[in-house]
Amino acid sequence: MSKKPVALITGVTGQDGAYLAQLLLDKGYIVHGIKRRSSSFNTGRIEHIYEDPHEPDPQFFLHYGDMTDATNLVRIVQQTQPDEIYNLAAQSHVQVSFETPEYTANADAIGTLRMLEAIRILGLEKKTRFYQASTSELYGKAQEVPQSETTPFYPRSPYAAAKLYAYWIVVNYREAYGLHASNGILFNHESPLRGETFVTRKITRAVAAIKLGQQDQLFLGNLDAKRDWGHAKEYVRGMWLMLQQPQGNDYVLATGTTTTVRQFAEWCFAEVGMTIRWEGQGADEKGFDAATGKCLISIDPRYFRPTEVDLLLGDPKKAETVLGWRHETSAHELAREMVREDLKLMQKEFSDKGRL
Ligand code: NDP
Ligand code: GDR
Repeated sequence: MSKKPVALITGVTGQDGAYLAQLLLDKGYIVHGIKRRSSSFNTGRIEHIYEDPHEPDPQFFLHYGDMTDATNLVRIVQQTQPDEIYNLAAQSHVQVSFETPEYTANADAIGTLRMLEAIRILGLEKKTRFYQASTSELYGKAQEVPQSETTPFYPRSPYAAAKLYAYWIVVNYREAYGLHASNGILFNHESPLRGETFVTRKITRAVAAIKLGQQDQLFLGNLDAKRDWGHAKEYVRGMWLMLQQPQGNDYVLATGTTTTVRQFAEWCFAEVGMTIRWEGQGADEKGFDAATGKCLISIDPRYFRPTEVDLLLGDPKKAETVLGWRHETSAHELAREMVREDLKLMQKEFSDKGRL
């Protein structure tokens, strides 16, 4: 019987970590994940795959760790001896990075370097393959449309600048030390597991709460930003495919279509039978329920960013050709799925609290 492959996932408690852990377990991997110590539970997304280590033959293990703690990372890599490392851990919120630029650089940029150095220090260059969670935010102020692996970068936030360092240090370690290391330049991908402060999930939760009579309106920032939104479940498969290639390389994963925040919100309200009528401009713009005239969306300038990324639209041709990867879910289908799931969640939450 051949030995099972071993994977180590940083950021296993996040959206992508949860989907990736499930995918790898389904493929027969032993999966190790790094989670941060927190004063409240942060394992909600992986509860269903958590296994009691006292049960016979466990396949999924969690380790306490942090991307800012090099000795801890070296020890975990030494203990687990992974065939594949997926580096998903990051301070991943663009707006928050303007408030915590130094921490973001430490976790997202130097954290990546620490992981690569762990591989070198332990002499695992020939054994361990490395995936880096790179991002379409690298393109920032778009230098061309659509954006591909050859489009120049122009980061527009401390987050993107930190991820730019991470991108290049991965390329450098591949070239300097022969590491099988790959950057997945992933455009926005969402799901019912998406963090609640990213715009899609913020909208779908608000729509569900408004529909159930538990919230009056939704406050948003820039309605005209355009994003190439795909489904997270499909994107983690692309990560795995990258590490199954004979060589490390860099790939864009995207859908090839772009949608405004405004359109995404309209789709979500339409899913619960509401049509939005817009009035006003800029910070004074509002979205009204066309049937009742009630205000459902207002602008809060607090959500405007010091520098914005106006337009992201990816060209996934290389991933399609080389990896055989394809997105399946459209942004519209994604919006509908997320609203339906949030409606179910909130129906349960509010009826448990006796409010429905
Ligand atoms: P999430 O924010 O959902 O998850 C981030 C994960 O990183 C969480 O598990 C979080 O832990 C962990 N983490 C944060 N800081 C540290 C730290 N200092 N040490 C250890 N772990 C830490 O992000 P996603 O799942 O959406 O994204 C995964 C990765 O892909 C990120 O690197 C993100 O920047 C990148 N990316 C995401 C895209 C997207 O659209 N989703 C697109 C392109 C790139 P905790 O749960 O405790 O907070
Ligand atoms: P993004 O995602 O910055 O693209 O980063 P986010 O959902 O936060 O913003 C998308 C766009 O929506 C606009 N916006 C708002 N955003 C938030 N969060 N809240 C609001 O109220 C709001 N109103 C409008 C934003 O200005 C922006 O233009 C995500 C993260 O997952 C990164 O980690 C990842 O690298 C990139 O996607 C690709």
